[in-house]
Amino acid sequence: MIKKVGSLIFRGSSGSLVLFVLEIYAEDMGLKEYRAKRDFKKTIEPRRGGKGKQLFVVQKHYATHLHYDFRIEYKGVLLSWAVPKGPSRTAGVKRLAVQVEDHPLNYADFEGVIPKGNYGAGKVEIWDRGTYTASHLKAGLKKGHLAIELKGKKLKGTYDLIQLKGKPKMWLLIRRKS
Ligand SMILES: [Mn+2]
Repeated sequence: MIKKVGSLIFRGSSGSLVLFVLEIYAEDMGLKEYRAKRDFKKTIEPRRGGKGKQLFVVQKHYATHLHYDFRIEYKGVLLSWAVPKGPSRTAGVKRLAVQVEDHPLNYADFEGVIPKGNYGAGKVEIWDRGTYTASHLKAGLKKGHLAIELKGKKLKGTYDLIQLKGKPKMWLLIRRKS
C-alpha cells in the first residue's frame, strides 16, 4: 500500500530514493512486534534486513521448551510458526504449529546462542533450509489453508498448513502424500 502511494506521488530521479525509504519504513512496521520483544544491545539476533528468493528455513531452538521454528519468506519478512515437535517427514502426521511474530529475512541465516535473560534465550541452529513454491499464498493466509512445496535438504514435498477454527494462531503442519 505504502509503495503504491509512493510510486503515484514521486516521479523522476528522487523517486527511487523515496521508494527505498518507504520500503524500509514498511519493513519496520512489519517487524514492530519482533523488535518490541528484543533488546538488540543484548541479543545477537538480526535487527532488520535481508534479501531473498522465496526461501524457507527450519531452526531448532533450544529455548525453555525445545521447538522448531518453521519460517517462510513472504513480502519481505519471514512468516513464522513454532512447531513443538518439529515438521514430520511422514505423510499424514499432524504437527501443531503456533504462529508467532514475523521475523526479518536475515533471520534465515541466524545461528547462535541468544543470551540468558533475553526473549527466546538458548541455542538456535539451522535444521533445514531451502526454497519453496506456493500458489495463492495471500488467499491461503486469509482462508487459513496454505499448501507449500518445500525443496530443502530434509524437507521435500508438499506440506499443508491448516489453521484451526476459532484459533487464529494455531495451525497444523502436515506432509501431503506425494
Ligand atoms: Mn523459537
